[in-house]
Amino acid sequence: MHDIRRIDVQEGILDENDHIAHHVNEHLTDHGILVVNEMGAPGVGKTTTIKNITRHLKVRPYVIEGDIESDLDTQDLNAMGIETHQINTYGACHLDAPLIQHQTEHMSFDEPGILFIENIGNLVCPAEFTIGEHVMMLISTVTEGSDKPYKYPLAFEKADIIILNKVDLIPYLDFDEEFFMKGVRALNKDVPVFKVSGRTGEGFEEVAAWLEEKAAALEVKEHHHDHDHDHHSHD
Ligand SMILES: Nc1nc2c(ncn2[C@@H]2O[C@H](COP(=O)(O)OP(=O)(O)O)[C@@H](O)[C@H]2O)c(=O)[nH]1
Ligand SMILES: [Mg+2]
Repeated sequence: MHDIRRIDVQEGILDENDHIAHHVNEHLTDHGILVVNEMGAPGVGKTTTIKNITRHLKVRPYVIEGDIESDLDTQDLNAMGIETHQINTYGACHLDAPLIQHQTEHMSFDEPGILFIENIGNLVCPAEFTIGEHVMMLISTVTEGSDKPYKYPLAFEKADIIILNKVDLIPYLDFDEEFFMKGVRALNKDVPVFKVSGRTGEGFEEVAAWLEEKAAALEVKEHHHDHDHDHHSHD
């Protein structure tokens, strides 16, 4: 009895969250904004990754920083000239769609571009809550060990793109890339995996290009809407 009631409540929350996430996604798509939900354990390089990608972006970046407390990353990114907004959850282990809806309603999105949402650092709760993203980006690192796909399957299963960061440290570690990739492929057959280093900057140009392609596809969809008759045959 007790168990059954607990599950019902959880499902109710998820339904409501998904419903709002859908609205957030529509609203931002209308503005030509590609939404990237960035997920990963504390210290894997989520903020470093945003900084490195934006260096190569031709479209405008926007950032929402999710942290339990503090706005250190937000100060840092704003100082670099990137429009960044802070959400503090004061204890909650993930961002949810209502929080993102509230924040994005207060942003003007003057130009199309890419909105990076740095989720709370952990591999469990953020994987369970969609927040209106087009792209779920998982940051993993060689310093975490090669067994993470086996231990946190949901995050790896849901990822649309996986960034394997800190490859500059490979010579000092016993990271087993073959074992890591075997675990990834068992969960997510086609997900692109980019090897990068926030220290040397290598690999991020390719990630930026991948995202820009996704952002351009959004614009095509919008265009589609306006000139439906022109493009029907391409569907
Ligand atoms: N050696 C090395 N250090 C990195 C790399 N990327 C990030 N770091 C460092 O890892 C720490 C955490 O990075 P940060 O971006 O703040 O991680 P976040 O908590 O996921 O946002 C910082 O001290 C970074 O300088 C990398 O590719 N190589
Ligand atoms: Mg950070």
